[in-house]
Amino acid sequence: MIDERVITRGIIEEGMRRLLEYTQADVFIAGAGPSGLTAGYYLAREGVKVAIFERALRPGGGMPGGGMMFPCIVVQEEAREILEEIGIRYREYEKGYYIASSIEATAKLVSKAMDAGCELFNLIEVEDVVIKNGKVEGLVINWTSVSLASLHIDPLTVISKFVVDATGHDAEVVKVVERKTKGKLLTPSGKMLGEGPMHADTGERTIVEHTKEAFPHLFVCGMAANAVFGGPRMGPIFGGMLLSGKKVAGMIISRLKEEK
Ligand code: 48H
Repeated sequence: MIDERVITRGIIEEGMRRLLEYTQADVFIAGAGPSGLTAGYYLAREGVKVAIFERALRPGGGMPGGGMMFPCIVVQEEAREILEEIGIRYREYEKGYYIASSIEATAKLVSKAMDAGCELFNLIEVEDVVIKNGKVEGLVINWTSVSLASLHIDPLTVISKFVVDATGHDAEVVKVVERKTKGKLLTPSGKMLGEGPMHADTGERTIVEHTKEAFPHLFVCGMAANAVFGGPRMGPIFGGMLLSGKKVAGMIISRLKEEK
């Protein structure tokens, strides 16, 4: 006979154990879109203790939606090796333009990241950061349902050596740091420069260039990088998101080694 009490105890104990395990980590990533998942994979693959906090019920961010709901993504030559590495099937549409299923790409990114050891918490949102000694040292998190229901409930705090803002167009983590430090970001003006209108070629290039530290120990990747350092959007071409996630992982791995 299946005992409901065992199911309940198992869910509560395991859920609590997982969250307790990640009150401290090397790296926390806000947002499980394509760039955050890619970063999580490349970090975990090198043995870094990393978790992603995702506000939504399901991971993937803007990836499963493809382009205007057609469930396909385009990836350019530069990022083809990441498709290979993750095991995402693709076909060449025109020279240098590869097409993949947005659903398969999302599922495989999640699977690869988690298989590598990246923990993923859904339904938890990042609402603030910890800043100590002039650097970001953790995240302030709460259940997504709290803000959805407009409940006045205090959050909890988790501590990490580095944080990645992979929250997409809104760059929510950097936005809160900009507000609370009164514009002390590592941008030319100290403030967010904002996303520009569509220009796929420039957007894909700058997204990788702008993948860097936006405040001490707070990195940006994916769309958040162009929102913070200023650059255009690019539509449903995802090579830049994958390359950006891989780049941020490499940068943080180097810093973890340097600052040991
Ligand atoms: C926890 C949060 C919070 C928060 C948001 O938007 P995403 O898919 O982000 P990227 O940068 O990995 O990929 C961008 C891509 O999907 C895209 O939008 C493109 C290419 N657009 C081009 C164009 O022209 O429009 O994912 C971000 C994730 C989402 O799942 C959010 O739910 C989540 O972050 N998120 N999670 N705490 N405060 N804010």
